[in-house]
Amino acid sequence: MKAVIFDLDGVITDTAEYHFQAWGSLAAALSIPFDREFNEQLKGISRTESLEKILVRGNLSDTLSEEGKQELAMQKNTEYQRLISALTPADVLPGIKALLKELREARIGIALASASKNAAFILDRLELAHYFDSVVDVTAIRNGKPDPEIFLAGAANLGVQPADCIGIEDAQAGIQAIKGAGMFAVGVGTPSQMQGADIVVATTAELSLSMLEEHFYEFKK
Ligand code: B16
Ligand code: MG
Repeated sequence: MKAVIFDLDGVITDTAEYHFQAWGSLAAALSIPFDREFNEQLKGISRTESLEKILVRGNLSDTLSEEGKQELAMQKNTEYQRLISALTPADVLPGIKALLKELREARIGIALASASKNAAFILDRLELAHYFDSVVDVTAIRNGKPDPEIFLAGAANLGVQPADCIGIEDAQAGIQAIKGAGMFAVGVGTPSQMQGADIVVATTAELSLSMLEEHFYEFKK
């Protein structure tokens, strides 16, 4: 186990909730039904793909121009950025800072594989940026999750083989991306939301270096 590659939203901090709220406001303004179950499909996928899914649900996709869609995506992001501007180090999810410290002390590589263009801002707000050896530049990624590209880029940036990496995700699309990359997949959530994960934890508080190593080496036997 040479590196751990983290998702951001829903793993390091609960910005997944802010995405939910910001998309919920937009959907309400467009009179499109929106709930937590539907929101699961949006986790881990890009802003434009998320908007498209919402518009398809409201039968509005074909009636809007590209410019109109861009405007809506911008509205959502403005609301999302308003919500995340209040983030502080207290918003780091339980167990994450301790895990990052343990990984650094053990000289295990740490990368971020987030689909979010707001990722660097969020890491700064949480005062965690210095723990990361690499933050994958999502603007250089051609295929979003569930494609493995972003996790493979994380491993390449760290100079390690995918088979020596653990990926941690809270989204079904992310688990698929990790497994597609040939890595050990840790899901945060319920087993039904994390199909294909090698292990599933209910909350990040369960994560530690020793538990990750134990499951990783058990899997490799
Ligand atoms: P932004 P992750 C993803 O982040 C979110 O899960 C997803 O809901 C969001 O649409 C995507 O980032 C893009 O975010 O609008 O900030 O660029 O889970 O991959 O860290
Ligand atoms: Mg996520």
